[in-house]
Amino acid sequence: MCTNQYTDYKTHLSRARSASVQSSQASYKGKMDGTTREALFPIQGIPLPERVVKYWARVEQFQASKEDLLIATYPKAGTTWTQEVVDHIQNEGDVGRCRRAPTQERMPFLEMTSPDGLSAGITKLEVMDPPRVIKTHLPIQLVPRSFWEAGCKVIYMARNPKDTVVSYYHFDRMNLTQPEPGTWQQYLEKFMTGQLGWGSWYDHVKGYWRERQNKKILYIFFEDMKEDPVREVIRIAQFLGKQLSKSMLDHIVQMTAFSAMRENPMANYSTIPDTIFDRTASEFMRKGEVGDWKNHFNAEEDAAFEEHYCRLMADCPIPIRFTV
Ligand code: PPS
Repeated sequence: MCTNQYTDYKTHLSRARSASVQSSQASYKGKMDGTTREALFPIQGIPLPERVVKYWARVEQFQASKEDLLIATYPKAGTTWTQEVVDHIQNEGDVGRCRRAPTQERMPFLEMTSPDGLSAGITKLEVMDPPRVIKTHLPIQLVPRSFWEAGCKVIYMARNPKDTVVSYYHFDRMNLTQPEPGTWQQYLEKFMTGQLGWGSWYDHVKGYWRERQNKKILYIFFEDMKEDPVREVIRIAQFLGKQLSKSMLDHIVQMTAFSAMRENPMANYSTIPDTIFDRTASEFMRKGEVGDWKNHFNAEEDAAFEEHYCRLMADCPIPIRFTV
């Protein structure tokens, strides 16, 4: 962590702690392990969870190897889906091997730590031999430099922002370490103004899009995966230098379909305790659809969102689809 960013963080932290004596009681869920919703703190202007910021120096200094693969996404873009597809391709569809451990152990989340701070993504990565598959939600400018110096391949998955914000809203309702989501209207406003964890969706998708030809970035879309998973799994396999037989391809598509992953305890985050994921609020594997946003946006919100979207994306026309 740069010194001034760390000072930034420490000042924020002490202010937040003293100011939140009363409010902490309100946001504290009263769980036995003391799990509480955390505030966000900026690193280079990007709001990140307190736990991420605490370990930032280690994230920045992380040493990637040439053979490592980075799976980068804005939250709720289909990260887990992409991870599962990659793991199946690399393990030639061997179901036993792909169920060797939960997603977060097989393909650690670079910048994330457990609420007690003991189990950081980087701690897991340090004891894994390359080639490692690494998850990140970091915008491109915060990705540790070693990934680019080593020339690592990156798979970036983007999802249309309306479904992303809906998915993120339900996730923040259930993930008791995330800031309180507030009402849907408040949440949508925070999304549009880049105040949620990992910052602006608009800047995130544009950052990787603009660099995709300068770096080894395969840029894929959630909507394309839904529309034609066979075509997209072939693209991912080719990017990884793997050839799949027709039967292997069909098997991988089947094992990584929403219905299969939802039932797979090694891919559905059911190993995360209820004290962290409050499953009475929502599920991690919630719907897995394109267009669920239509059940959340009213006409007024949709019009305002469209106007804002067109304005912010005018300088970078990424072919994002809101329906398939
Ligand atoms: S996270 O927490 O940011 O890593 O979440 P992420 O994995 O990026 O996104 C979770 C959403 O992806 C959906 N999902 C899938 N959709 C279709 N097919 C498959 N196989 C699949 N796997 C995960 C998951 O249901 C979340 O979306 P919503 O809309 O909330 O259902």
